[in-house]
Amino acid sequence: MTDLILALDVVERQEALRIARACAPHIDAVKVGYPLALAAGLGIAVELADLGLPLIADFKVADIPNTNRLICRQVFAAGFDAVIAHGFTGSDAARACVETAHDHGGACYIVAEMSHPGATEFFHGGIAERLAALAVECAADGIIAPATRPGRIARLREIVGKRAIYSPGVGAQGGDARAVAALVDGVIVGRSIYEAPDPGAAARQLSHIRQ
Ligand code: OMP
Repeated sequence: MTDLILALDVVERQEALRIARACAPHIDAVKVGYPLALAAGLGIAVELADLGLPLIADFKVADIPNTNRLICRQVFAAGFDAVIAHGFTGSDAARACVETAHDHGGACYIVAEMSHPGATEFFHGGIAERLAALAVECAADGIIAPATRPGRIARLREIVGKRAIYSPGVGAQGGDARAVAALVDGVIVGRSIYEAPDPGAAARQLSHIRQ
């Protein structure tokens, strides 16, 4: 079973709540990133909590260990269930995120390779593999890997084993949900759902990946 994770990257609070409610029966988690958190505040987590779905804070945390710890404490105090962090800051910094998440009963996912075209400039050449290994070493709950490059997901799976792989890049970025779903634990979808005329129907159409 593959999760369908809604990337709720809209910047108007009421619109975000309306879309999330419409999609809720067809999705497994909601991911909130900087666009919505900066527009609506971290309190959006409390408002989304009614949906009864896990809430992932996509802040791609990337600072020194102490600052990472302070950021992650705020994330979990606000009511989020998981956080996404970068690993290129090193194992001490990534571990600070993982440990803070686990202290709060939450989860932490480390970005191994990003989905956009420019990601190949730095993540290829062995870096993504090292980041995936770092995620395992730091006891992270999983990694983020690109739906735009299914071959790379397969390679990173060899490194992370049964740890979760959540994969963005389907639809608007060109990735094919069906091709990727079999390789990952969760597919992250934003614009294909929230920009659709009927976001609930768009989420329902994609929910075939959950079977
Ligand atoms: P759409 O391209 O609109 O489907 O949105 C994809 C979502 O996944 C956005 O919230 C991105 O910030 C996020 N994302 C990527 O697109 N690529 C990555 O490599 C990593 C992420 C992420 O960490 O979620």
